[in-house]
Amino acid sequence: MRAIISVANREGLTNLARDLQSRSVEIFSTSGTLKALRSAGVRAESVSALTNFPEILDGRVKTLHPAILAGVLARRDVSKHEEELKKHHIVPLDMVVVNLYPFAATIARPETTLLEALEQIDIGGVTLVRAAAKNFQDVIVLVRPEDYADVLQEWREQGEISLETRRRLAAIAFQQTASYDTAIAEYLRVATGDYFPDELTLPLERIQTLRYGENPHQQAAFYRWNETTTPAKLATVAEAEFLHGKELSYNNLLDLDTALATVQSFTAPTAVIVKHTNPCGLACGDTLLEAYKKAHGGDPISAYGGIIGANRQIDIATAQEIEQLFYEAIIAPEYTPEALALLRKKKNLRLLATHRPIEPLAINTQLLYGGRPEVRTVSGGLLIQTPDAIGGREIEYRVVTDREPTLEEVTDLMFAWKAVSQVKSNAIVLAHKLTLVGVGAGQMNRVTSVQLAVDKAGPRARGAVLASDAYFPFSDGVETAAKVGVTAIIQPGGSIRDEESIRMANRYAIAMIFTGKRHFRH
Ligand code: 93A
Repeated sequence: MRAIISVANREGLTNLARDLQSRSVEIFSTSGTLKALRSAGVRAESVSALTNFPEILDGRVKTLHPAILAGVLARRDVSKHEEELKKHHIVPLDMVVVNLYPFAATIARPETTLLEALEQIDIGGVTLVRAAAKNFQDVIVLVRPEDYADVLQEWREQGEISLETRRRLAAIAFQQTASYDTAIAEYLRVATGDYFPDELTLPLERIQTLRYGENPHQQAAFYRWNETTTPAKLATVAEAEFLHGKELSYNNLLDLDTALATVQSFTAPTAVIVKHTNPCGLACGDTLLEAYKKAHGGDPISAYGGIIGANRQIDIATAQEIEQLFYEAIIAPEYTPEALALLRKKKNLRLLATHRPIEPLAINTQLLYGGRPEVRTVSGGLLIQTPDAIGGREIEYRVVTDREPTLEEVTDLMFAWKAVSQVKSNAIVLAHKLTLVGVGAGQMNRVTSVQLAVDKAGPRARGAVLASDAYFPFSDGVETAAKVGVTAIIQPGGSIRDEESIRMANRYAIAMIFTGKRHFRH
């Protein structure tokens, strides 16, 4: 048996090659891989031994040769193929192990030039992989180090690699080359300002099948953008480590996503409690403990059964507070060992760690998949957009009322603006001292959302600030807030009746600022 090994990612290479060698597999490799193998003491030959041709054009042509491709593509059950190989002194190749040039990782580095990017477009490796995958009935194709061990184990236990496994490996291979090309196409396209392809192949890989969907009679699965297209190491729900608890549900995942996105907008220690994809508690503090206590205090009734997000390591003090109440899940960058030990005692509480800082991101619209595209379905199709995010930096605004907001009000307005962007439209939030005190979410008119937020806040509305995710179409929203003692408002502005809202605000000495940007969330 003969194998070609040509890998950019050398992870697991030596183990694999040693195992193959012990099964008397002859190994042929491209120059870099060959060097790595030989220095690890594995016997291997150069691919030039097959082609009688050197690697040329700085490696652009290494394995692109009929002697190699015919050796991979020849059908073993067709005697004509066998004869043709013999006639041209070509030997059959039974295994192809290739790991492609790291294109996605290369373009993820901002300093990468076009020339450097083009150089990392793998041609020979892709060709080899596709050839082997096409001929999977006779050829084993391996493109991911994580698959090596399973294949070797099967070989050890069964004495061969089953047709079923080869077919599965071929599917993985074609999926990978498709994603690889998608990433290249996207890179070339977005530089011209065109983010969205004419035809969309979503480069996703399944993480798990879920027990059920939003309701028990719905089927569901959880996918992540696959690694070939997602170089950016962001804190995401899909990449988070599941540390403890019952299996994650569809609704848990949706709420975890809101929790993560919400705390990600803030630089200070921040905690959020999410229910049904809306934050019901949110606060910043000097410590995470303080933030959590304030967040919970904002709406202790709704917090029950919620999902917690934190942008700091969960410490023992915070864990002791959380532990007293019923929550579904927590997502945080890390947990101290004591906190983890304590929280693990709650068998129904799911714990996730991102192992990456949860901090404001530059809004990455540079790359669709490398960023975090949002995908929604409509019947017969889907919608895709770059994410809405408010970074940690200052928000631009202009004061439209007679009174300017005080420094303290501005601080709360900025907090409220980030908070409201995470609430379902029509969204209104009231905030005071960096704590959410009232939320009106998902209403069909804005004034009802104001009324809900005000009702939730109760006496805490006095002295609070208000944020509205879109402009007030009428002045009634401002009036409702004014009457309960709201002192400052942040909103996009842009209504033809803005003047009426401004007049209303002035009448109550409210300071109002316009951002010019709305943050609908549906
Ligand atoms: O530049 S290429 O597209 N031309 C080729 O003929 C070729 N054959 C294999 N790149 C090619 N490869 C790739 O080289 C493999 O996909 C692998 O990523 C890499 C391994 O090269 P080396 O062993 O020299 O480090």
